[in-house]
Amino acid sequence: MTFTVTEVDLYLAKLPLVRPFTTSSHTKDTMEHILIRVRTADGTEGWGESASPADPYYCAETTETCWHLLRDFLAPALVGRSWERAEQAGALWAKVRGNNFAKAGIEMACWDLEARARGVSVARLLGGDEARPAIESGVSLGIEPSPAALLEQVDRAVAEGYKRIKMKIGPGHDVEYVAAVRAKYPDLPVMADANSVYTLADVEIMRRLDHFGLMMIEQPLGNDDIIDHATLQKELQTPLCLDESIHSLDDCRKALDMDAGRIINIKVSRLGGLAEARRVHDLCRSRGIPVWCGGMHEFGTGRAANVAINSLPGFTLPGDVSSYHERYREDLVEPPVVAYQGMMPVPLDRPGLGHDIVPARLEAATVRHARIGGVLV
Ligand code: OSB
Ligand code: MG
Repeated sequence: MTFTVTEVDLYLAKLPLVRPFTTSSHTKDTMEHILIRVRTADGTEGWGESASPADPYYCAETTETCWHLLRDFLAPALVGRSWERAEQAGALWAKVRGNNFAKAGIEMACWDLEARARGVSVARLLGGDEARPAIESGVSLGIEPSPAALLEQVDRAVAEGYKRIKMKIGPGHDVEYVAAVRAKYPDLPVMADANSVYTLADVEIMRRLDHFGLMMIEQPLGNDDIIDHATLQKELQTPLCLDESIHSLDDCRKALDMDAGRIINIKVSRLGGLAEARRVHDLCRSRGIPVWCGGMHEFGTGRAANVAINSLPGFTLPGDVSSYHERYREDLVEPPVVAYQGMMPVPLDRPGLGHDIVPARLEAATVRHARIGGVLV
């Protein structure tokens, strides 16, 4: 089977979060992601999502840089070119440096297109584990104004059945908050994510966190660092997990060689697509390094891609793949991406990503549209 995309549509869509979310860098209450539809001449389509934050505080990309890259470089590189496998689509924009969130969205659309054309799910196309019809779902909780307010969120998440809790931490919202969660839930799988806010000068805080039996501490140090993380890992029993620092298979190999972390957060967006995410999974699996699937508050399309990659056998830890209603009132897809008692079904037998855009909902959320190829609007 050969695919030639003739038309790429970009939809900048905005959805309000059901409750504001605070990380060590900032608070937000609305998300703006780009939905991408690719179409071939026979009308087969595929959907993807670039889930970059609107602001450059998690990484250097923003929604607007993604729009620019998609409209001016990535979609033009795809339109009119033939390919056979979505895993090869990335080669079409190999010259483009960085901009992984933008790349991930359009590559995801190619996977969805290929899977729909073949009548299989993206999970199966990726090599998802047939014996795993559902994956363990964890949830990421933002920084709250007090330990008591955080505990309310933990209580709610535990009642919903999530299999592990990730809590965001930052200076002034770390040891005391983790201690409060541990005092109430001594055995709950809990981890902490610092989003790069500490430095090696904060090693004492890290040593204190080391006493709480956390599953891991995620990205305590610099957003591009692996060297200081390797230094810190030597001081701690708790495994470090890398998120922001790992942009590619090469980054992952170097970090593992240095023992800069003992767990990897695989984010489809941060790695520039499903193919690179799978390569990182394969490397970690071959080295016995556990991985889990990270998220960026994706809408349904990106969330479905997370579920698909999370179905690979090396994802042995619950990820940040929670129900869409953790973040949004109404999503853009049907069926909605929802976990039941902490288990998220993998739509192994639905074509493509398995969750279809509802056009009227997308239209209501869209604030800008562009088309590359086809008929210009
Ligand atoms: O570090 O994983 C992160 C959200 C925004 C920026 C960075 C991160 C996050 C999350 C979200 O943790 C996880 C989720 O989508 O539930
Ligand atoms: Mg993180």
